[in-house]
Amino acid sequence: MPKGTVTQKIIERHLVEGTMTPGEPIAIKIDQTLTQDATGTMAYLEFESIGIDRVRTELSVSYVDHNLLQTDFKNADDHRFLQSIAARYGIYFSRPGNGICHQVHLERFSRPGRTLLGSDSHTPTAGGCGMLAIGAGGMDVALAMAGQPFHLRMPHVVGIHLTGALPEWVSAKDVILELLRRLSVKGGIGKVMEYFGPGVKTLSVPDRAAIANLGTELGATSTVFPSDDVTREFLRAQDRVEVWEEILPDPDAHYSQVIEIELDKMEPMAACPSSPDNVVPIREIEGKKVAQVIVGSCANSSFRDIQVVSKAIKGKTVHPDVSFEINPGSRQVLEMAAKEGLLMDLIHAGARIHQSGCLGCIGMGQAPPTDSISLRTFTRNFPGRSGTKPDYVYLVSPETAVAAAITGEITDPRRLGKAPTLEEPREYIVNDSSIIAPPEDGSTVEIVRGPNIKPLPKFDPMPDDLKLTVILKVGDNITTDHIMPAGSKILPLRSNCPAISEYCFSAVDPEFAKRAKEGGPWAVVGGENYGQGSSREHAALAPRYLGVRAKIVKGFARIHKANLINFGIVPLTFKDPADYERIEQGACITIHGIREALMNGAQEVTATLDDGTEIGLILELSNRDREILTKGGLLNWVRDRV
Ligand code: MIC
Ligand code: SF4
Repeated sequence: MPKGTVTQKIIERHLVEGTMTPGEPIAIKIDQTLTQDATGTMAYLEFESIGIDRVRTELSVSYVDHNLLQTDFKNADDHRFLQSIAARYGIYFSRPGNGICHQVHLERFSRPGRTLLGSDSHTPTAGGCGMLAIGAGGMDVALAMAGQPFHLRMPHVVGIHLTGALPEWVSAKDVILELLRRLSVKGGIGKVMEYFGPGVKTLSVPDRAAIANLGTELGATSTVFPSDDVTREFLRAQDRVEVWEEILPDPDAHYSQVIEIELDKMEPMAACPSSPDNVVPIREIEGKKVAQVIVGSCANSSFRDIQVVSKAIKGKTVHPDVSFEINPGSRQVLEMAAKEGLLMDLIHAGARIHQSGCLGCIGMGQAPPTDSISLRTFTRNFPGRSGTKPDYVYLVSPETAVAAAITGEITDPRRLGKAPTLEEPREYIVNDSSIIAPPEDGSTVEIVRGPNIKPLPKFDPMPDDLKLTVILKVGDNITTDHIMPAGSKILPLRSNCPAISEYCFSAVDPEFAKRAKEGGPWAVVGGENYGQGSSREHAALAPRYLGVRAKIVKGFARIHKANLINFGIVPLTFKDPADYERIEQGACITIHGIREALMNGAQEVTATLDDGTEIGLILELSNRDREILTKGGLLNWVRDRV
């Protein structure tokens, strides 16, 4: 077994089941968990139904950053629910306005060598600080809070060898965009991307975090950086040097594949509409008129990012045709920007300053105008995610963002002249007053529930046979934004399964929920990388609630596949991908003996079509997955064991 990468060292310390052979099922101990409000309400309802008295992790934190718009009682009620349930069960609570979960976690809680499981797909951001941080569905995080290990497949460790240093006006975002260009949104499936080589020390922890963050868009299980002197300096500046430990790869560490990146050769890049891997150099798209520029999201809203845009625009004004918006990543970033005068220069130039949070990244406001280009430093530009349909969103670095804010068109930032000198703070302002620690004993805390919080539905076990109708057939790279859209109208329904299910697949088929309620049980057929993107388990919960019992696709994204299993939907892949053409929407298929096949460990089942012909389907599942599916989902499985 090859050892000696940082990833393998951390996994080895945490391994509780399985062997470290890439592709094999393993289970690891989880030290820390995080949730955000949009996935957290459901995760805490699930945790509560497990029935233990206090979290069993080293640290669990509940953040409120997604649902900040309060257009009625729903989100405000959820914030109160989250605060009270955190106090009840021993969880730290980061208040609305304190910042994006990944940014705040990096600043205040990240810890080299530890494991973190978060109910948000960008949890790997903390890999910038030498952690193994993984995104998962809310139910998996609930189990981790209950002290259960996390089950995954041992990843292949890909080494990204960095040499040189980044040129002026080029930053971490351009590096990860270049990797997305080379590898695509499915290039990281089943892998951890680990950075090494002499170029690593030229990147600050916030730079590393930006790269680790977007590793999610590669479909990677996680991204890991070593913990070195740069990490120590960052933790010292955060007044947390005591949690530092050095974790470096061994000189003979073995990577399953090595990818070379010469930082000197990097240039400003953009992911064009409407996929994070549709990447080209900025010079190829210069001159396009821009209506909106936003600096923010968990990818690029650190103090470093605000510093570069503020210094670049100082003394200039925002172009009259551009709405230039700043969403600082955290309260700490905002306080630092205020103290250093950076905020003043931004305000003076005409920028619109918002509170710290996800905001437009998840369609909570900031929708761009019709038929216009929006340049964003965000993570995702999936179609319609901005709230405007159709939309033309380009993902760029803060440098490229500010260049367009000044000129009103897509501009290579290297045209702006001398790049500003950036300083990493020797000391960040540390003010944890918006992170509320739980009481020693929370047993008497009353949990406050608003009327929008509905009990979890109960699901029946797997029947002997599945007789299904194909309710929907979709193509490749379907995202969880297609399956269960977000945005200001739908996000407040995350703790209300019947209500949110009405929007299931509404982005591809507005009649889906209506049709689903008229019959069933159903199957959905899809292509490659099905379910990429967000960790939202509602993309499994809602279909299951509407009677979907199987998904048959060419390939699954990791988190979505795990969520399907957790909610009792069988994930099947075509043995021969060409058979995708043989199943049409409306077809009836029968899988005889599915329950038996799950229990016996069968690797393959046969689906019989209406015309009597057969199709071979693969069941790639661990023994635990099979038990969970047989019981009808993870909650049934856990309840039976407790
Ligand atoms: C996202 O960026 O898509 C989200 C919103 O942060 C999701 C989580 C969610 O849907 O609540 C994610 O990335 O997991
Ligand atoms: Fe929030 Fe956007 Fe990051 Fe998701 S990707 S956590 S919505 S900032």
